[in-house]
Amino acid sequence: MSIRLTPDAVYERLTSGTPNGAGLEVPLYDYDVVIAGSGPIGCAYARTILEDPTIPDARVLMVEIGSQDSSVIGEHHKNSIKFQKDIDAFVNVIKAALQDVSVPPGDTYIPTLVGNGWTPPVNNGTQLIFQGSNPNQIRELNLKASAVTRTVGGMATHWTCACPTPHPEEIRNNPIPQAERDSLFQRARELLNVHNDQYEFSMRHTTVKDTLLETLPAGRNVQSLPLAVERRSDNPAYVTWSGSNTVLGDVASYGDRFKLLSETRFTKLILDNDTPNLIQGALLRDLGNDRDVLAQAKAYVIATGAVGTPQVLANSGIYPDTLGRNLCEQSLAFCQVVMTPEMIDSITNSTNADWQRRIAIHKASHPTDPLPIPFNDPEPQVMIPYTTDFPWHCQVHRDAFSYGDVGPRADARVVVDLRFFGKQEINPNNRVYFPQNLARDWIPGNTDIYGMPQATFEVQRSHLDSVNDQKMMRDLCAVADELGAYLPGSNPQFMDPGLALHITGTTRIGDDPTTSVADRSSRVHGFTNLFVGGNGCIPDSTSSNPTLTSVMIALKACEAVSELLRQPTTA
Ligand code: KBG
Repeated sequence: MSIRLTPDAVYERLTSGTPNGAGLEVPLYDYDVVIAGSGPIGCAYARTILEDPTIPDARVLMVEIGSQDSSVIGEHHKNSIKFQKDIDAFVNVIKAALQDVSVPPGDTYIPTLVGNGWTPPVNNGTQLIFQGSNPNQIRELNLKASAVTRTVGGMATHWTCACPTPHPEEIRNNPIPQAERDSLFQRARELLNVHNDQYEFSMRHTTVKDTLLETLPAGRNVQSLPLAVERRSDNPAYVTWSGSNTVLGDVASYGDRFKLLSETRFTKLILDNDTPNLIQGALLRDLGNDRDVLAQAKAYVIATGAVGTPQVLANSGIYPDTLGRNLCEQSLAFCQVVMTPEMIDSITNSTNADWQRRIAIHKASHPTDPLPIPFNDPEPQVMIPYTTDFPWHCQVHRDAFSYGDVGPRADARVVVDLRFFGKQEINPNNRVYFPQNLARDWIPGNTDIYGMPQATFEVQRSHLDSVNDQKMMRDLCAVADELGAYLPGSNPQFMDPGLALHITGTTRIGDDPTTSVADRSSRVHGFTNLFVGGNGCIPDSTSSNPTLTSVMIALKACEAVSELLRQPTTA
């Protein structure tokens, strides 16, 4: 493997004719591996490479477009006691974190704007583009609620932490052999600190789970939701949700072997015609100082999300026909119920001595409270997993996402959320695409607000998807019926497409370059030193939450990165 271009040559080549062409005085970072993205996948790559004893001197540069919003790199914001006491407030954290991917231009004509105020012109061929709206987005083909989180730690700073293992039908296209997958999954669970027993002492959790175990057929396999979470030993009223910091471990303290550049855009990979299969460098943009930065490494990992990763590749001119295609997103059915009086009575009359002790303490402090449930009783975290007969993933829990706050409508202790996730048939025509050759043809409005090529969705659900969604909704209603009455305002409904935030397929792995973007080691077909990571690598239609699988795939990729680093570099 040989990197042949000098930084000056690279920069000169890159900057001629682009809006950023301002001289050769650019800082250069020289590392073994450059990783774009600081979410759980980027962190899984970083940790595994830095802890590999066969490459003890390996150095990793991590690049993140967002800022570092907590003192610990990529920590889950829900670890704050404020949000553990008031989960409704977390809705606003998530709303603030998510930035829409593709918004069709809105109609800004305001009929009540009287007086002398500017109004968009009528039908003169112009189109108002503001706040990153996308003139190419066809409304009916959009994933309207699809969003990205630009911060150190990525979505792991606010995710629900659900980590179910996919059903065999959800992983049949994955080219990694099953025995290997099983051990990679186990390592992924360790990195994410996954447990399914941290809520067992909760009255609400146990009551919801037992009710479903009693009322649903045994084949539904009702169980506790596997979560990347650990109850705090110093105060069991609180938990520690896993964030990207959990995955990263302590490699952030490895001195000059690890460096994180925040508020830095990974603009593009640098190619050279004479070595077409070898990435020569990376052009970065220091957003705070508005200047370009170069990075060179032996290996490059792009893990900036299922939209951001193909975006970087497209902006680098790496645009195989498979890029962005085979996109699957899950349908999401949602409702909230208020538990039955019988369920509350079963808590009051429980023979569980620990419950009775806690109820007595609660009653002593709050004698007029009509509920027996202590305020710090943890929420339910129950799963009805995917099965062949019921091919959807069900979470029966309590969680405020960017929606789902209970507010003053009900006492949150008696509210249960149901979120059912449906698969989407794999179809190469379902895609996210990007305008090309942007370095030369700078088309205003065809970039996102960070100056990267604008993502446009073309996604439709098939007839089979609709039939499946209808069955899933019927099931959601049947399960909800066992638990209580619909909370007014949270009746059964499908959420906007994209809200699951589980896009897969856009950089899918596979052995066949005509149907995949990268090989089973996540190495982009046709390249020696370019790897991808994230949910986009998943080649299957899934309904389970994808993070665990994406970490599993990244761990396989790390073996190939290590092997590459062990090879001698020729000058
Ligand atoms: O309930 C969560 C779910 O666990 C998840 O992974 C997804 O991203 O968001 C849901 C809330 O809408």
